Amino acid sequence: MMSAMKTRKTISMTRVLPVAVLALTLLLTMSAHAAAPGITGPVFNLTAQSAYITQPDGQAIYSWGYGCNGTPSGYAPAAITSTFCNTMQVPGPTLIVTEGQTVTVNLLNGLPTPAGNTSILFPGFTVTTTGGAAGLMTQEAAPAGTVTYTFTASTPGTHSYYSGTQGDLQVEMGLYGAIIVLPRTIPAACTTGLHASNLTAESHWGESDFRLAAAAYDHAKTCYDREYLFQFSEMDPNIHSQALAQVTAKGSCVAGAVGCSLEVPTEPYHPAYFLINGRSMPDDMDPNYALEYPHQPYNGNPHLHPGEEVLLRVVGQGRWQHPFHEHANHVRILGRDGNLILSATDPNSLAGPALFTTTTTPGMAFDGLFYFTGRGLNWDMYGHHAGTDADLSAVLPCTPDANGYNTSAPTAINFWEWCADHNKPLQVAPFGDVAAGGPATLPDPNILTNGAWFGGSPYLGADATVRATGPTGVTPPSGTIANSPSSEAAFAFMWHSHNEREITTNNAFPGGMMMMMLVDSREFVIDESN
Ligand SMILES: [Cu+2]
Repeated sequence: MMSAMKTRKTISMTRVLPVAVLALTLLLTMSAHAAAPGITGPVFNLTAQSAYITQPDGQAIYSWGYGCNGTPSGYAPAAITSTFCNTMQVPGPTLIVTEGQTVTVNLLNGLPTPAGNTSILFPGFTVTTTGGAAGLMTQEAAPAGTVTYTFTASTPGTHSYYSGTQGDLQVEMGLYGAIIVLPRTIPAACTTGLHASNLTAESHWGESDFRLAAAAYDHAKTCYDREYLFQFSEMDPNIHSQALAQVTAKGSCVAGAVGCSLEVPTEPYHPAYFLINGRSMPDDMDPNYALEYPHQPYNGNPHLHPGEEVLLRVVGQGRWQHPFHEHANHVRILGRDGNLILSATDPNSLAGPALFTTTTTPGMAFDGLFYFTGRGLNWDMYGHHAGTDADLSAVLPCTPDANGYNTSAPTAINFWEWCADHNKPLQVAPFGDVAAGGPATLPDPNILTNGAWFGGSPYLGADATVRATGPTGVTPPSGTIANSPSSEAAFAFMWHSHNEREITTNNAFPGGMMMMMLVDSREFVIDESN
């Protein structure tokens, strides 16, 4: 039943969104890149406050969120320097700590008085509290009051935190965030071998290392080369507007007095906004800490190079599950809520599933590994095939390692090339519908090269469009792309919810839970600081 539904959903998505199942070559002159940015502790002074968050349909949504009460002790990763932590943000500040640390979170309730008490739950940790008032699930901070939570960061991995007070309303309003616990020890495997080679490649092309650590857990199978954090949630704007109306009407009431509380129904539930890190597509593709989103500092714009192990830290916030699909490969689940999933019989082996769709679950976090190598494309995606590009072919050898990849020269443009496809032509005459001559034939670029993004090239790299023209043709027709062919040309894969309504913003397509994952050629510098 489940698989039948999944198949039907995939087919209908293919019909509606042909771009969703294609690798497009994307040309961009300006682009933002993501990371897993946050603040460091181990003491965090937070506040819960109200503010308006913006959506791409022009709406400003009254929301509640956690933010920084004063300047945080630090920001991470260090390679990102243009940072801020406002008094309210959605999601709340990402708390970055190290395994074994004693974490202290001081929470000041800065919500409007009629909103009543608030709190934070840290599921998976043994929390002790100081101060505050007794609530159903934990100690709470009364309006203008404080409460302190203390716990040991006992397990590495990605964890959620969220309000433990009137959760149907407060989580909906935006009171949630993530905790990243870095492992106490980094296995040697993560700083040697191919992971060291990936670092060599990054520095050769002038890239910074934006990782928070080299491993997700204290385990050699959890090494990674790049990382991203994505938090999924949805919002019903009717709930937010009712909360605002009641807060406004009761604004001067006395905390605890009869009637000084909100009666906002949270059912029936009709969310219209579907958010990744508090933003809807295309806003999620704008930079981290973009000044136009003072209360939504985190973006969703993953980039990677072929061969890199990319750690995905994903948290389900809000109330609904979201069937999120990372196109281009499956995601190997490492662990959930800080619990590394290992084989029961072989502690050296991972036992998490490789998932086509990583369905997010409210309150639950997972860590997973994703990579793209181009293996199986059946053409040379570096485009250095003999015949039309003999010069490049001569200077770019592909020497297969034991797994078939070109990994011996980290500074080569085709580091991690799948050598079985090396020099394999796409087609003899790459312009138009050519019936014979190569393993793959692309559609006529005169027809499909529409819009500013699709470069019409099946190749990676700065001159991919030029290389796609072949000896006689001109691809794409001049004037059909906005960007210079010499700028970034990446493979773009849509990462999106497979619930089609969730890739809309207030019922307008495209929007919602959608972002583009870009596979960048080596010489394109991935700068996650923007
Ligand atoms: Cu999909």
